Amino acid sequence: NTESRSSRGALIVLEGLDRCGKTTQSGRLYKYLEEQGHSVESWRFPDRNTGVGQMISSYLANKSQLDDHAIHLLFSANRWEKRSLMEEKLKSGTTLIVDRYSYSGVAFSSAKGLDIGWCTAPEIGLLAPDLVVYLDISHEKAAERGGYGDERYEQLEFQKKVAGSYLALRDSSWKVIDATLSIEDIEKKLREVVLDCMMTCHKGKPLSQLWP
Ligand code: Z5A
Repeated sequence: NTESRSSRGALIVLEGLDRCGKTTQSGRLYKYLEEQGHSVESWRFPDRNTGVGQMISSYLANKSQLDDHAIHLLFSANRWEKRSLMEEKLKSGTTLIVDRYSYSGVAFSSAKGLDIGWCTAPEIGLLAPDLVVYLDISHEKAAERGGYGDERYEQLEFQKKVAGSYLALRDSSWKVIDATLSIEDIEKKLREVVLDCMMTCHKGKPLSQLWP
């Protein structure tokens, strides 16, 4: 099969609580890989630039109200509207570093009390990450980092529930990195697992779909 023989990019996903350091690490990883000559892009969800993304942004900023199920489906739709571009990029050899993905969708909505099975259903058929890195920090420690802003989910009690949801979602394939280490130490650990994953994809690991 030609697809598995050709060299493709890796789908790398960073997950974790608010303030765990995803943005910091995505930026550093992107810069490093680019300097090494890899074809790489930095993505994030929600992608607030699309029409759906603007509805999500307004909801997160408390400027609009939506039923919990409706906002869940919008977050999912925001990934679906990027799915074909994502596949195209990966197949053409570009590695994508993605800040939050389907796991955020399921973790945040199930933390509100929605059924996990219901939450995963709209994610079925999206591309499965080749690597999920969880930046592990307690909700209390995360809150100490510069404090929360005014966005809807930036509250200690809710973040505690989200941490519980992530714990239920994690499987043995996830790489967990202690997010309380120094920025440089996390960066070093992240590079190792990412380069390893990129090599596996380069050697012909086929793309697969959620939800395994
Ligand atoms: N959401 C959802 O409900 N459903 C979905 O499907 C998706 C998302 C995709 C989007 O937030 C919200 O939408 C999010 C989940 C929900 N809500 N929450 N909570 P966002 O993407 O706009 O925001 P965020 O992901 O929470 O990002 P953030 O607040 O910017 O956090 P971060 O990217 O993980 O952290 P950071 O900006 O890199 O670092 C935070 C601070 O810590 C900063 O001052 C850094 O300098 C500092 N930092 C970073 N690393 C370290 C270390 N190692 N030591 C000390 N200090 C550090």
